Amino acid sequence: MPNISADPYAWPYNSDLRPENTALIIIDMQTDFCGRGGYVDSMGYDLNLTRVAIKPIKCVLDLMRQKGYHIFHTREGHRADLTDLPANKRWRSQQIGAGIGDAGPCGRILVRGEPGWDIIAELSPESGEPIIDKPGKGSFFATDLELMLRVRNVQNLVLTGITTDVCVHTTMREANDRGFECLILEDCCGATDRGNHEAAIKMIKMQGGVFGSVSDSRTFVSQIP
Ligand code: C5J
Repeated sequence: MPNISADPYAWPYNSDLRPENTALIIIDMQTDFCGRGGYVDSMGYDLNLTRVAIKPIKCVLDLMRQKGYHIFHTREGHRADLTDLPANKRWRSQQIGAGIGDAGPCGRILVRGEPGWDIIAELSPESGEPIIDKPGKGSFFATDLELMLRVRNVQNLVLTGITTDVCVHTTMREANDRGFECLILEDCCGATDRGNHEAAIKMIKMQGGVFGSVSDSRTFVSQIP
């Protein structure tokens, strides 16, 4: 039975790993999170820390597409009229100089349809790959992701994207609580702070893999059936 070498346990737990029951989720690989002039850049963080995930994700994406696995993309963003933007989220972003909904070099920050909100060209979704538009950190909150996974009988999720400690972690926690079997690929993620990335990865491994298991793109690509 196939599984992937991972820490703290070989994944998935039941060795039932097939294109039919497994999805790659690519979280928020948008200009706003890893491009010049976007939200993360406007806050003054080092873009290299989030851009580092692009190449490894592309490698995993190409292979999983070729093998016929389910592929899902997510985008964080808000309606143009900001009616789905909680007041405290807007206030917090303004305090750090990157007000969500405000004009920036890549258009209005984290607003749907704006250039900065779009997924970067290197990881563009192909036709037939669902894109989940989410207003929050978690990919399950206020979206139809769970319905779409259940309709496809998906049980296993391979999680990649940015940022490790915020949207990827929130999604992994939401997924684990729903009974999905999660693997995170460490080098396919990035945070705005290296220490936070490392801490987020460490948290997953506690209690025998409290949210799932951890591997990396090289191991995954060499072992995926
Ligand atoms: C954040 C994300 N950090 N995609 N969003 O606000 O992690």
